[in-house]
Amino acid sequence: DLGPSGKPTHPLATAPVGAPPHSVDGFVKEFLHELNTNQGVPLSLSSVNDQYMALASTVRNYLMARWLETNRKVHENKPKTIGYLSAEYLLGRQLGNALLATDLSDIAEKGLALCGIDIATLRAQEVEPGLGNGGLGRLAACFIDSLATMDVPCVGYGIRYEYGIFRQTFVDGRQVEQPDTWLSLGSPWEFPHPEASVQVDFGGHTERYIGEDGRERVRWVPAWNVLGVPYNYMVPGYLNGRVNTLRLWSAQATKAFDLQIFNSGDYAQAVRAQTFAENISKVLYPEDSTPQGKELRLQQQYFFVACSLRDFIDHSLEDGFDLHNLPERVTFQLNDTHPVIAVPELMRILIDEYDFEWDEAWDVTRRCFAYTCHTLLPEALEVWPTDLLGRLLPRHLELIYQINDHFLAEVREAFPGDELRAHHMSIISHGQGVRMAFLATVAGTKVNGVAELHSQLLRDKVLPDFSALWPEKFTNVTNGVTPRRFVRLSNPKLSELINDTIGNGWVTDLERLKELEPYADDPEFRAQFAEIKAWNKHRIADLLRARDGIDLPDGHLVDVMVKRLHEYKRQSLKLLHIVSLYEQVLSGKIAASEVTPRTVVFGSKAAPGYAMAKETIHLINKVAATINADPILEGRLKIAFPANYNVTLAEKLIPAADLSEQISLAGMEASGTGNMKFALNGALTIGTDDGANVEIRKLVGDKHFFLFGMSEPEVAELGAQGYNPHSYYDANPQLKATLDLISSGVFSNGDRHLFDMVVENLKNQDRFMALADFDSYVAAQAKVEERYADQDSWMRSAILNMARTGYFSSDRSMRDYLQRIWHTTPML
Ligand code: NBX
Repeated sequence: DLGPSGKPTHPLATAPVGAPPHSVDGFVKEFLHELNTNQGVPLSLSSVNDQYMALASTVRNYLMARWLETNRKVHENKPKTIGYLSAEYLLGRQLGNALLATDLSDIAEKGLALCGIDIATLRAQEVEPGLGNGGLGRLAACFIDSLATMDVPCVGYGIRYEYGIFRQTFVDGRQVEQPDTWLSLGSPWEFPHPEASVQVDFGGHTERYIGEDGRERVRWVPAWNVLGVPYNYMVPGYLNGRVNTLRLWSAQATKAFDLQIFNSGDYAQAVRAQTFAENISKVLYPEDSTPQGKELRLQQQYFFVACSLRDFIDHSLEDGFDLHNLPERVTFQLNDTHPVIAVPELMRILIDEYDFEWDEAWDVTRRCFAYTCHTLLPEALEVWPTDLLGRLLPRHLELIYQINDHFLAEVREAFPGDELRAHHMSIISHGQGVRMAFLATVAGTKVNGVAELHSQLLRDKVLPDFSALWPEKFTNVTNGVTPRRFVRLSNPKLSELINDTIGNGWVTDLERLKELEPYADDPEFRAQFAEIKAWNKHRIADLLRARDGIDLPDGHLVDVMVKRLHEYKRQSLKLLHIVSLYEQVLSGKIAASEVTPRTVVFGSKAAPGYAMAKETIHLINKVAATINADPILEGRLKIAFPANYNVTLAEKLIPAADLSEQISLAGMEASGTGNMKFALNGALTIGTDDGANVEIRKLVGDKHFFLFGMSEPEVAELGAQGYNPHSYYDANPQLKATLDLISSGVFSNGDRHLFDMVVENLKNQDRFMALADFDSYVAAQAKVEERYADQDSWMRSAILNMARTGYFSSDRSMRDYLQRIWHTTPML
């Protein structure tokens, strides 16, 4: 039996696959079946990993019917699809989310208990896929969760790194990186499809020739190629029957490639070639802000983008789509500049492979892409040297030059005689290379920043000439986080309280948390809320004791700063506050009994090549060791720095926080998303007027937010005047005493110079003006202590933070993208 597409079919083949029954007995049967047939062991001989794998595939089977059904409907209705292109997806563990999406948590727990298994042990067995650095990668994971939950067709495209973000360990307080071997026990969540592999070409040269129609054409003659093998992952919507796909590409050597060398008899060289190809998806680059301009990184970028476009276009053609209408079929959302090489790639495909004229191809390409920028730091903007690009992708470099010529003609037409402007706007900067953010801006239908302030600064400071030329191109979509993972799963007790109070609609309609506002004044509700906070603190205390041997004291204010280590985020400012408290007790300015009992928790990885960030980690650990051991503080100040902060730890840590540290220099943090997770879990924020903090403060109200520091315009003005950190050191005795204490050797066994790099930098450079904001920060911390002393008032504020931040659901972000950028509505 052959169907319309010439593929085999059968009446039963399109009937919906029945999901297994939702009952404890049914579940146990399925689980034991998976254990026996997949793992090949009986229950009595099974290891924890066997049991975890069997549980995962049992749950997976419940999702499978929905996945097939989603794909069938997409195939039938051919809806517009979002192709999310991202080099990173920081997914976190999958099991809990799959159990939630299938509503199987209780059944699984009970069923496993009948088998004598504690589900918590199996959950703990899962190694999270850490295929991202930080905020940008986690945002991609939240977005695909929301799209699935909102029933929007989306394929997430990315790279299946064999090694994700490194595992951080501390040796004598210094960060040491270990490879992240997340695949070593196998992943039950991935579905490899080697039969659907795609070939990706690299290198070589281009040739001009005359086509059959008499037109001059270009042929790319590549020098080598690799295979992209797709691995599919389920992206389940929350209780809505939809399962979208995340397709991650893994690099493999092509047969033709090594056969040639095998035939030449050089076996060792052939195996080396294999390794060379497979290197492309071997490891995630751990730099989150300063691109290294490494050839392998460009290979990664082109590799996954070429695979993804080929994949999408082939499927569209199979569905009978005319490529002239591609923009009606798809928007490719560019998650920062990492996938921007997709722009010349689509031009190449349309022109060289499908005979499009330039203007036709450019019209289609322009309408297919939109670009999200995630930074303001100039050094974070990717620029690829033209010689490197030309060597690896000669045809693409030609096309970029051509795009630039057409674009500069447009600029000259809009601003006649303004050569300087054309020079400033050129995609190719002479001496530097190809400015990928400019290419993305020229090609994108829309360009967006990730919070209101960021989008404004993007228009006014990073891309002012572009916003003058195309004001309508620029828009904002404020980031959001998924309430499924970051409230419902991570904070089960709070979720239960919310459910009992306003029902469970909030999980997919987070603004409904507003209905909790009146309960902030209800002493009974406040007491329950406080009890849950205390329970969450015990939960993280238990985890950190087992995981790191860290003891968290009872009854402390839990003050948390978790995020990548970067000077602009100013972990050093947090540290100065801690050392300042210590210094005041040491010098007798205050009594230990006056210090609010507080535990400061840090969680942070430094890019391995970022010396200042690594030294800051070293310093934090040394300060922690000294302060934690000094009886003078009577145990009232503790510093906990668990190694290897990741999504799994975040899920336990964030619900336990009282105070959220969001203290970047104003104008530097594009948005932040941790800030949203903390507020939603009832922490109060101490923060600058930066990124999404601005919007959080507006929504929760000034009384429930500890604002400090210079505003962005004040920062700009101080910078223009010439900032001199030493003048703050000289003028502020407490600041001086604090920095001097670090240089005194008390944290470094008497070594007065161990931390010179950090201290001297603060005193003499301090690019991110920590010293200028020190006073204001310390004053805000004093207000924190004052407020915390009144627990009733604090809990009231905490509840209002939760009730008023429903806006920061990634579901709302996705609605904004749909309206402002993708111009499509949820449909199947
Ligand atoms: O993206 C982050 C921003 O710093 C946050 O303010 C923002 O909330 C978040 C989501 O929009 N950027 C980020 O995480 N960047 C990276 O991880 C990154 C990774 C690789 C790279 C450059 C940046 N080459």
